[in-house]
Amino acid sequence: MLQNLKEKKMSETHSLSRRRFLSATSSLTALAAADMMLPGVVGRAFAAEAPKEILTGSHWGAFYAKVDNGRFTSLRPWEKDFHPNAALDGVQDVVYSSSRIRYPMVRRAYLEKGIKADRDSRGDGDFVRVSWDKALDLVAGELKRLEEQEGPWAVYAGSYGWRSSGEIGNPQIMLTRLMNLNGGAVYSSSNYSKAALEGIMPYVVGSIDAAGPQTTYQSVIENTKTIVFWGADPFKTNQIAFALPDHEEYKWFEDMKKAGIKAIFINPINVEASKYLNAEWLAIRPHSDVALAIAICHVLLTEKLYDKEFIANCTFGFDKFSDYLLGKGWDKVEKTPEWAAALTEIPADVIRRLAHQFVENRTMLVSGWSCQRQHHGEQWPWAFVTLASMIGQVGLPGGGFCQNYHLYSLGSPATMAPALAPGMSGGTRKANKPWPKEKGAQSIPVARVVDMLEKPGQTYEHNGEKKIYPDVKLTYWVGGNPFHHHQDRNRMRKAWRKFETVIVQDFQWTASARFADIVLPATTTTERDDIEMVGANSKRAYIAMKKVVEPLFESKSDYAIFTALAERLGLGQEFTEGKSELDMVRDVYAAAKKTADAKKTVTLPAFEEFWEKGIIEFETPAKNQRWVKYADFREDPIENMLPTGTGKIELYSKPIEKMGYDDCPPHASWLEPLEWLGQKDKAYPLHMNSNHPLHRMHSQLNGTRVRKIYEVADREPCMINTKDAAARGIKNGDVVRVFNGRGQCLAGAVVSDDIRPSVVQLQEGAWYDPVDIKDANTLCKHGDVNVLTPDIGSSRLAQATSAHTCLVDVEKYTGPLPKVTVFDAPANA
Ligand SMILES: Nc1nc2c(c(=O)[nH]1)N[C@H]1C(S)=C(S)[C@@H](COP(=O)(O)OP(=O)(O)OC[C@H]3O[C@@H](n4cnc5c(=O)[nH]c(N)nc54)[C@H](O)[C@@H]3O)O[C@H]1N2
Ligand SMILES: Nc1nc2c(c(=O)[nH]1)N[C@H]1C(S)=C(S)[C@@H](COP(=O)(O)OP(=O)(O)OC[C@H]3O[C@@H](n4cnc5c(=O)[nH]c(N)nc54)[C@H](O)[C@@H]3O)O[C@H]1N2
Ligand SMILES: [Mo]
Repeated sequence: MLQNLKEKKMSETHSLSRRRFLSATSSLTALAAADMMLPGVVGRAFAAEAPKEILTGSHWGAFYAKVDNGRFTSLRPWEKDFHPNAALDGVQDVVYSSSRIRYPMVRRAYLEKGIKADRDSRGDGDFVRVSWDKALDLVAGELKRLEEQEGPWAVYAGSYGWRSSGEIGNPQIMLTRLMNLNGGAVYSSSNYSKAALEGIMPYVVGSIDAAGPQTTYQSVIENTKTIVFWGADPFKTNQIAFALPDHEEYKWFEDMKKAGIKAIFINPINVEASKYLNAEWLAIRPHSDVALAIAICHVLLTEKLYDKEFIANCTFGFDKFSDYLLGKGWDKVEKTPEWAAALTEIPADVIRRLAHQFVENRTMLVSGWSCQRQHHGEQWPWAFVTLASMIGQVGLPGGGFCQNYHLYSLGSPATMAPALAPGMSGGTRKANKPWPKEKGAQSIPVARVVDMLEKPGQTYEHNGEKKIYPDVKLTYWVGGNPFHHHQDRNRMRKAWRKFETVIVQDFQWTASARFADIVLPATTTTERDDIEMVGANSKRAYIAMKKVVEPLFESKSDYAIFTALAERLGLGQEFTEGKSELDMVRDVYAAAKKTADAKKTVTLPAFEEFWEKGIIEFETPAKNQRWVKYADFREDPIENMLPTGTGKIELYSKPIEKMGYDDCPPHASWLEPLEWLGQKDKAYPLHMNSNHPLHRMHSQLNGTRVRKIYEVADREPCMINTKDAAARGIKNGDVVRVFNGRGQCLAGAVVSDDIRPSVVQLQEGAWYDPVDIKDANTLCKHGDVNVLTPDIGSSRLAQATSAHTCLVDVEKYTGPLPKVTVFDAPANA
């Protein structure tokens, strides 16, 4: 099957034939070789040495790096990774890529005029190479000046992003630590991934729920009869992880198939996992999932199929929710299957059948996170848990719900090894001066960054509180790419001008780096020492992520950069506590060893032995194989109450009622999103599904040979249904223009019946490549979907991103084709 999977991966979604793939790979090899010949691209240690292999790891998996004469020449996956990621080769490419940031660079206008520089020309690529001393003096000087003359509220250090794997190389913790030592800064809360879920779940089940161990795969294989993947693409999203992925879910799928478990995929796209399991594909209209879940609840209620005992013992507020289902709630609409059929385009008889199927046998409901990365995204996780509660199998083997089988393989049983903890703490703010309330919040919801820039001093609401946006002047971004991840690029470009100074620390010339004033060249993971686990939950092994090659050009590790800055701010000793990176690796290991020795769970050798060997693997005890989430709670809901107000699953929330938000009512509710296909006077006819990229992790590896596997006409692929394409005269491989009132981009058409009509897909993360930065509605030549998406909070409760809430149109592009240039470094770089 694994071979199958690999084959599929190569030929899937973008209908890439095997032959085309093979010719693509051979040109890739040529491409990689050409990259290696870039002038000046040489490793430093050039002493003649026999080639060797070093085991290390990345978001894409553990691998052996081959090193020959100081050069990282090739890689092969770790032999225990039974489903290696096809994108892994890109990890080698980024080290030597043409978009590598080689030297510290400063925007010419900023170098000449400092904070008085014209900000409209940011992004024009006119950079000047400077010495490290000059760059660090500029950064430290501004941080010091702002702290002394303004205050910590003038610096935005909410830097968000997926950086690289490794417990030491966490540049966001380093930034926080440095800023806290310097007197503080404005930070950010939650994330782009699941902020709506993280906002609502504490009220419903008393925790985030989508983190930590989940009912094990074994429990599902042995007990589940029907499994529903709702807005989830587990084959795709499990390919990567924050720690090193163990890729164990793929074996799980094999076993599910063997066990004959019935699978249903509710998704506008027919994804690979669905085909693999011969699943029923329900091609739902995007953003109508809450209506579908609620209508299934209506059937369970009116046909008296729901689990009365579970509802009585384990939930709170069912009466209010029932009233809502029956048309006696706040909107006075009865939530019949016919009502939902009109919204979802899933026939009423199918909705009734789903209700029956779910209660007749053991059912596991599995949700991804796309349905909450939407306007009113809080409603989805709540409706989902409400439905699972009415089915009543929560806490039973193979039953209930899971909001994270699609990432980190959280259903893999855990070994007894302690989890590794980060090598450094961000600490707390050294309060050089008080932080008056009127100076604004010390932390903003992460996706409200542009709102903050547009409305300094203004009030916003978040999770029952009223807060003030601070007046920030500088931002320092490290380990993230906001010019890919944030929504509504044109609005963002304008708002970004509010910053007097933008500092970006990365190893590649992303759009974020191009739109910065000061650019600091960091190393990739393979140019420094670190340590990481395989499997965030399974903890299958610890891997010594030993440095593979010396830092290229003038790059420095994040730790070296922050240490140098700390020294300039007179905070060197406090920042490092005298430790090198390898000392911190040792400390991380020592802490794990101390726990393991005290609890006598696993035997860990001395650090030197581990480091020399490069890996320790752990066994999974049989008792961990069949763990069931919420089993204790179900068994005794009084003794093992949930940490909610009532100790039960809250189907109605009094704390949320008190907030009085019309955009987040006190029980799961269907609320029409800002933009969707069911809208009466919709401005554009197609729903843009900007889900996560199959062959990348966000924008990472975009500038590598991996691009050649999936790009169409040198651009990001845009999947479109056969009928929609035909109606527009679009053929497979055509360049198309995707547009709406917010922006426009080019993309390469992939015509397919694996996407339902009226929905198009442009995966997030293509590097932003504007034609003309002076144009407020400039065309992105390459296919950054966030030129199209709206920048609105999910609701006042979570203020999460609503990235998926987006209507567009597509047309065949017939104008002169602009060359994609974003992967070449700026002229002087
Ligand atoms: N439309 C739309 N937009 C979305 C989403 C969506 O579904 N639709 N999803 C959202 C989600 S869930 C997320 S998590 C975000 C992801 O957004 P990001 O996390 O910002 O995306 P990445 O491409 O992972 O960016 C990481 C950056 O860190 C750099 N980097 C890697 N390692 C290091 C290191 O060791 N040191 C330094 N200094 N830099 C390093 C990389 O080169 C890269 O530029 O995107 C969000 N945006
Ligand atoms: N390969 C790869 N894996 C990744 C990432 C990556 O960039 N690349 N990113 C990681 C990160 S940071 C995160 S947060 C997770 C994200 O995990 P998710 O949010 O679960 O992933 P998405 O791909 O955005 O969406 C999952 C599925 O939902 C479907 N979908 C979209 N809109 C709707 C809708 O309205 N209704 C329904 N029913 N389905 C819908 C999409 O077609 C897609 O197949 O993935 C992680 N894993
Ligand atoms: Mo994410």
